[in-house]
Amino acid sequence: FDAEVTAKAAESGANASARFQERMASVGGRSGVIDTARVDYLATKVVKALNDIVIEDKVSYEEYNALKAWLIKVGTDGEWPLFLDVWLEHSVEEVANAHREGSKGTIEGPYYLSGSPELGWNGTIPMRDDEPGTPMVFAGQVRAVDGTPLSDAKVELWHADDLGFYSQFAPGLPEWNLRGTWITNADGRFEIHSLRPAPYQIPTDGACGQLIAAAGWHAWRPAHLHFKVSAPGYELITTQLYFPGDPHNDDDIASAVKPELMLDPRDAPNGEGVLVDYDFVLDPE
Ligand code: MBD
Ligand code: FE
Repeated sequence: FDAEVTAKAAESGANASARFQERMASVGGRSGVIDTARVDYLATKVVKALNDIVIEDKVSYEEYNALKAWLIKVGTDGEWPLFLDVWLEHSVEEVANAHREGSKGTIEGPYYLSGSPELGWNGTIPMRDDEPGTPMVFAGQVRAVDGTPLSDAKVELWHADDLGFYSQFAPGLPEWNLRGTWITNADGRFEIHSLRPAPYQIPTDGACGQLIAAAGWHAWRPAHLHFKVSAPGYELITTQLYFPGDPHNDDDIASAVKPELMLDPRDAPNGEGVLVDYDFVLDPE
């Protein structure tokens, strides 16, 4: 990552904040939907946990002011979506999906957009003519937990380009680059033509990067594919899939890897890229 490339990354934060606010506005906002007793209970617990840390660990004014400055910077850099999705969403997802019997979910992260181009059951994802990366054919079936194949299910995929940039968040990419929606055929099958994703670093030039550097952590996520899979009458699943052997499968900065989410890629018989199979199993609503 050279300076120009990392400098571009900061824009992703501002875009992620703006897209999130638009999504919340489109569902009528969220103020008032959580009742007073629950807000009182949770907010009291959060404030107490922070106070307990200050007392137990004898946090100094220097440290308190560093925290204050950093929290302000998270906002001005637009990195609240990034911060929360990297360090907190995995627990929210664990709670939300504990009841499922079908496919494992994992976090959505900050870079999903609804309404990506529909590509039939077996189309090619939008990409630039010279898009760098190894061709990947990703084939599978969407089924219900009882085994019924689900036709007309929606398989939405989004992933970063070879440099780790997501279209409509990082600047300079075609609108729907590496984002698409497939609709399963009569047998519930889909066949996605895309590229094998590269290992990914969260933006390092904003507040989150500052925390990572100050704490001596790393910014890496393993290479991943993001999915949302849905069908009428079934619970939508949001998940990600990973590739064996990635150096960050065991220390994902976002704690979003699970053993069930490992793919098993093989070389394509024509020598061009990789083939992977993965089926999605949906829980009834
Ligand atoms: C990503 O691409 C991502 O998937 C997550 C979870 C956080 C930041 C960037
Ligand atoms: Fe991602």
